[in-house]
Amino acid sequence: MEIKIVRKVLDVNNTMAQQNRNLFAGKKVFVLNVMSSPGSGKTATLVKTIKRLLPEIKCAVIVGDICSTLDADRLSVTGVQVVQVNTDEFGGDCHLAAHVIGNAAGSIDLDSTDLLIVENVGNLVCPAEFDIGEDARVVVLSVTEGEDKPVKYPLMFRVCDAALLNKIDLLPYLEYDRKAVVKNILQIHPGMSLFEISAKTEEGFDPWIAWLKEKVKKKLKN
Ligand SMILES: Nc1nc2c(ncn2[C@@H]2O[C@H](COP(=O)(O)OP(=O)(O)OP(=O)(O)O)[C@@H](O)[C@H]2O)c(=O)[nH]1
Ligand SMILES: [Mg+2]
Repeated sequence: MEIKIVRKVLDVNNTMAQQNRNLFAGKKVFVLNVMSSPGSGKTATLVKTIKRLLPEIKCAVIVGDICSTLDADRLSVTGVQVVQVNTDEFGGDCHLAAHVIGNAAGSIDLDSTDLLIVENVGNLVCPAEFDIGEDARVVVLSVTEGEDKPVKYPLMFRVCDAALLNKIDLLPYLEYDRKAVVKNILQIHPGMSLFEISAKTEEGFDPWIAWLKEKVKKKLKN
């Protein structure tokens, strides 16, 4: 019984995700879904990323949190359109579902957007299960979280196209086995794109920005 209910929720979500995908394709908007545990550095990475993409790539953001507009305030510093979704208004969901993205996208001027970034609710489990109609998925894993997380939370690493290994500026203070984390990720998702970055110092940002730009531009051309 329980399995049927879960399947039904995901079926409805997949239908809504396809509607989003059609909307975004019609508007030639590339959608990036950014996920991670709370505090891995999604907002910090996105603020720096958006600053580097502008003005060449016009960005907008939908950011999900259970409560508060703190992340929207931080992202607004870039000057791009930002919509904050608070899931406590509908039960405190630990992820953004496709219908939520569809509604939030209604508040964004998609005609003047090339890249719509979704900062998902901080959670390494549930957001991986919900298709939102995105073109690419990225997981941020900070070096303070431990090398074992890809093994313990494999779905997130399986469904994402790239992993950003963030906070590398902290490496001098940690016992961190870089080889082990890379091995663990590639064991779950062979060939996954990996970028070691610091959202604080912007070390490692060039290849990450190049990867993202290439993907966005490909969709704009088609
Ligand atoms: N030293 C260092 N600190 C970082 C880096 N990236 C983020 N932080 C810090 O880590 C904390 C959490 O960063 P956020 O960007 O809020 O993380 P988040 O993933 O958006 O968090 P939630 O939205 O709450 O899930 C903040 O204090 C950031 O300043 C980094 O590369 N290096
Ligand atoms: Mg955040």
